[in-house]
Amino acid sequence: MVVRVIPSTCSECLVRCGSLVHVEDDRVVKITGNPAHPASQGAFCMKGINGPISNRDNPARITHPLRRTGERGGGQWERISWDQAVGEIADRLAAVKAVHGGRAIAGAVANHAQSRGVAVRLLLRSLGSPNLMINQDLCHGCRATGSMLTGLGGNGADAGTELAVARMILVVGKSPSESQVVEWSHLQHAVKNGARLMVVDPRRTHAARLAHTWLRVNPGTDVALALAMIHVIFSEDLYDHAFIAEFCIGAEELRARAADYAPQSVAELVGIPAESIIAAARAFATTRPACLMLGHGVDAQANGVQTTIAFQALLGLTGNIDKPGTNRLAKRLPGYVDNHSTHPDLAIPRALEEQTIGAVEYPLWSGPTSWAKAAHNPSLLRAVLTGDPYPVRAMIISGANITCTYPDHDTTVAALTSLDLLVVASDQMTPTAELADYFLPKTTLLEEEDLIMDTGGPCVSLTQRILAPLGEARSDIDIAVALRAACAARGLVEYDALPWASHREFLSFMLEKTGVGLDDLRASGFHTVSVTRDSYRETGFRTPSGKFEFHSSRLVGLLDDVLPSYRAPVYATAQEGFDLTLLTGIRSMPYQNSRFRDAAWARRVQDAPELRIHPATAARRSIGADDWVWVQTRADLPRCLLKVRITDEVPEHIVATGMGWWYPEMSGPDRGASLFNIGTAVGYGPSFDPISGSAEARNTACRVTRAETEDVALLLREVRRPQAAALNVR
Ligand SMILES: Nc1nc2c(c(=O)[nH]1)N[C@H]1C(S)=C(S)[C@@H](COP(=O)(O)OP(=O)(O)OC[C@H]3O[C@@H](n4cnc5c(=O)[nH]c(N)nc54)[C@H](O)[C@@H]3O)O[C@H]1N2
Ligand SMILES: Nc1nc2c(c(=O)[nH]1)N[C@H]1C(S)=C(S)[C@@H](COP(=O)(O)OP(=O)(O)OC[C@H]3O[C@@H](n4cnc5c(=O)[nH]c(N)nc54)[C@H](O)[C@@H]3O)O[C@H]1N2
Ligand code: SF4
Ligand SMILES: [Mo]
Repeated sequence: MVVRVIPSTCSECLVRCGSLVHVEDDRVVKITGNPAHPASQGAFCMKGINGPISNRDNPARITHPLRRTGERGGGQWERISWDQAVGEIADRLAAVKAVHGGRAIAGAVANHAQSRGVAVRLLLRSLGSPNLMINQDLCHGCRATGSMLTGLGGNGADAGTELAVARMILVVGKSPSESQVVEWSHLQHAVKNGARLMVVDPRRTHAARLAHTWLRVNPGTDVALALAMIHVIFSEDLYDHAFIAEFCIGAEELRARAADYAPQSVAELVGIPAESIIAAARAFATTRPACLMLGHGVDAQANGVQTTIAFQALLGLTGNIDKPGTNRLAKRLPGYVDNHSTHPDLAIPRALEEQTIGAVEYPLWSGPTSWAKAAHNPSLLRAVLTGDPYPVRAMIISGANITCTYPDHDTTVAALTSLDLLVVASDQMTPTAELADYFLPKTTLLEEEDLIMDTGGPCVSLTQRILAPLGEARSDIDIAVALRAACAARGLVEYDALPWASHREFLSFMLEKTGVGLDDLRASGFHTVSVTRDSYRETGFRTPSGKFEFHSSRLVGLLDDVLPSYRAPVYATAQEGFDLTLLTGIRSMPYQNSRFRDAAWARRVQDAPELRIHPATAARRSIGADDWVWVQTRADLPRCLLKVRITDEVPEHIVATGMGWWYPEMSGPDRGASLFNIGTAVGYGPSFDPISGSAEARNTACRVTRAETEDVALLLREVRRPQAAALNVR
């Protein structure tokens, strides 16, 4: 028995903890956290322990290419070879391109900056299409766009290991005990070491319980809270005059705007007494160093970008930027390629980028001047269905399960069903893959080699390939390379945006100019990047003015009102019969979005999609614990079924649920998603953030009614607890 411990990086979620993979002979026997990893420092979770093993060994895993034989969604497939699959796909892409042009081929991915997402983006570019749907409009998009506008940069929301030495930590719309084990571990240590913690959340999260101050904000009103805190900081002269004079622009405009947001005047709107707002502002401005953790709670909101700008303004006003214990500017390994979408060698002409669906309406999200360079998802899905602004007829989806994770399930299904060609790459048959013409089998984590720039450490972190892929599974880059070759043979390749012959070459390209090689990373699993302080003194902020911008110069000319202000979300307008506010997307430890729904270890922890509801609200509707309820958010959208969990962590007027539910063991192409997934009941706009185009999909008005037990039993008749997979992976 030969025992080896291989340092790697878990990538089952975006936290990306350093891991230690324990291998006996050729079997993985356990996976643990790596205490030496500079960002995660040993933090780890049940997904990292179990997920890679159960994914690799999943009895439902598909490891060969498949071609649909019957009706779309009819579940009839035949096995074909890779050569057949890529050849036929290329033929059908050629047919679409000949009639409608390259831009009629679209893609959808999740981790757009990771190799899984990059692969599809660069394949599309090669074929002459700028139309990639990414998740970030629902995920990190408002925060990232806001950070780009202030100058804090793509990771401005993150404090990384600085949390350990912060004295004041402001957490807004983030529940790290459920979503981010590394930050949760740093946060607990910081508080133990005397840091003050302030949490802004409508829900009493674990972080709120740990906090010295919990501000129970009304959903969607955060920007008014931030502006009221700014008001106090200006009126009590608590700001950092020297930092603002030298490194910021727009302070006077912000002061004038905040004058309209006196704590007394917003208290009722935000649901927090004026004295508490004043005390919070004073505490934040006078306790140093301070940092901000801005979470997904402010994303997919009608005003998410301005909310980000307003909270980040608190950092600018107090000079809490890029010093120990504050939010730092992203530190990178010089020469490292971590954003292929802006790499000059992999670009497409500006005129083509300008045709991205959404570029006219949301130029800071789509098109040449955006950071995301992504299509506006709801507009793209509409284009599939209507041909407006132009036809989109083929789609390649990888690493995303969009019928389960995009809002408005029925529209997504209708759009995918109407395509001339749908190719889905996945490790198992998801409800999205069920609608495909071709299923391409993907590698799982233990079979993949990958690189990640972890700004939390900061470090470059390596995921090692521990096992040979099962069957004929391939990595995303290898799949894209094969498709590109087949397309090139048919004269479809217009741009040289995917210039590698293999996954390994792709990784070497990322490191090529760093002086660090893949072999150097293997021994420890990471390469630490040095932290320079106050780097804006040398480099300026990455804004047009080179300063931290309270008043964004990039918004001038795009919006009539550039400064943050409160815009009422749609759900704040009373709609008859919809008397509660629903928070969606509450994370659940064993799941990653729609993943692991058939893993025995995960289903043991949570076996049904939940609705968290206050005891008094439940009692008024004669709803008991473990009852099932119908949840509806709009008269024109279907209802969905959720299982009640009674808890006073939510106030009486708010209910909260997760996202991404499906039952893999159920029959039918949607595998229960059209009944049990909240995306069925929530719309994908209209009402979009005017800057990022993010749909107001996160929080909504709703009504909740008890479902008949017999009806639910019938609907659940196929549900059963999955069998545990064997522990050892070969
Ligand atoms: N276990 C697990 N971890 C995950 C994931 C997972 O699926 N499972 N998913 C990963 C992904 S993709 C993401 S994006 C992150 C998200 O993780 P987080 O950034 O932590 O975000 P959420 O958990 O979605 O929501 C955080 C909090 O926002 C609050 N909230 C809702 N509306 C508002 C509001 O209007 N204002 C304020 N201030 N708060 C509000 C909610 O009550 C919730 O407590 O988690 C990642 N980590
Ligand atoms: N209403 C509402 N909707 C939401 C949210 C919300 O809060 N509320 N949250 C949004 C957020 S933050 C996000 S990020 C999106 C998530 O949306 P998605 O990215 O679509 O969700 P996932 O379930 O993480 O990814 C799904 C698929 O990716 C593939 N995949 C992912 N990782 C791996 C891997 O390691 N190996 C292999 N082989 N395949 C992999 C698998 O096919 C898997 O089924 O959903 C969003 N949707
Ligand atoms: S939090 Fe869990 S799933 Fe995410 S990277 Fe860390 S160990 Fe993996
Ligand atoms: Mo996300």
